[in-house]
Amino acid sequence: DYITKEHKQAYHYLKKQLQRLPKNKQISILIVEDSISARHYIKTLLVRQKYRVYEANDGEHALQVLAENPEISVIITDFEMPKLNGAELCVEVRRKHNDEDIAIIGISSSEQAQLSARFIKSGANDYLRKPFNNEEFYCRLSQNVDMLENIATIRRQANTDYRTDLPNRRYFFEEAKKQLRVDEKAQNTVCLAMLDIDHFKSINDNHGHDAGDAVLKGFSAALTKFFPNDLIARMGGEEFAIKFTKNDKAEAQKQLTLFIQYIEKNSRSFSEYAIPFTVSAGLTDEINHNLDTLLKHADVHLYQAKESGRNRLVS
Ligand code: GH3
Ligand code: MG
Ligand code: MG
Ligand code: MG
Ligand code: MG
Repeated sequence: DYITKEHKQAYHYLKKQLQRLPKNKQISILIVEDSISARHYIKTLLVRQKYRVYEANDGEHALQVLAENPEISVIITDFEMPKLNGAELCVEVRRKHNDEDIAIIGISSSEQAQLSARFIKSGANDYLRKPFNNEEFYCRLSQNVDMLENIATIRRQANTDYRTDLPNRRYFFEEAKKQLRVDEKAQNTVCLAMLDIDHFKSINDNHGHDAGDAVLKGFSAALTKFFPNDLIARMGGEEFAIKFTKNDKAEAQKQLTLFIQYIEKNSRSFSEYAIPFTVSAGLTDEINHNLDTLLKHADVHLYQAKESGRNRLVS
């Protein structure tokens, strides 16, 4: 086999990318192609690079496979196909799915030069003319995979609090509102809590800002451990929010009480600074699906917890 320098570079580039991904995050690619031989050829190229491959023989079939396999992040599609053609498939995918989550590469043997433009206008990210050069195929594919990863990284960063690694306020608002729309339809009682570290300012004043930061990190790790199935976030400063997945007040009260006790007993061990501290919490549970109101009500309870001596829950 004659392998060019560019092919080697492309291969190396791809290999590096695959190594950078977490082990369980194999890229899943859907090949949409009515010609069995062409489909098989592309599949062979992809399997060689350790991609997970799905196959569909027309656009309609592709939409079905896509709906059943949300892990698919790249679509490589032919143009001429029975039922839905490649451009129509692009339009449907863009209509149904978040733009940034799926890369589409159009492929066609047609002599029509305007096909590439049609693919791109319909929402494809890239285009290849058949028969294609394997090196070009790998290069374009790896560039698109790279783009998806960059978007995922940016999105992760936009949603994460830099200091604590917890979901941030922006993410909390976005995600809680999504959940509340579902809660509203089902007329669920919603359990939402606000937490605030007690006398945090004095930790900063007495031990320094770095110690304060270490406390925030230790507290956040404990919060993540205690509430693995709930929506948690750092809302700002030393304030945190929890939107409980279960709509069970007694259970939320129990968990919050245990958490407050855990912090009181163990906070000293959270950092090298060995600073003991406590936390106060306010819980609201109501058939209310307005996030601002829920946060306000939880905050009223939090204020009462502070006023009545801190290190406690008011619900
Ligand atoms: P209370 O018990 O009433 O909640 O009192 P408190 O001192 O915890 O509350 P206060 O709102 O007076 O002080 C919060 C402090 O948190 C003030 C601010 O400088 C500090 N802070 C906010 N964000 C950070 C951060 O990221 N790192 C550190 N070290 N301090 C922070
Ligand atoms: Mg075809
Ligand atoms: Mg305060
Ligand atoms: Mg505080
Ligand atoms: Mg505060």
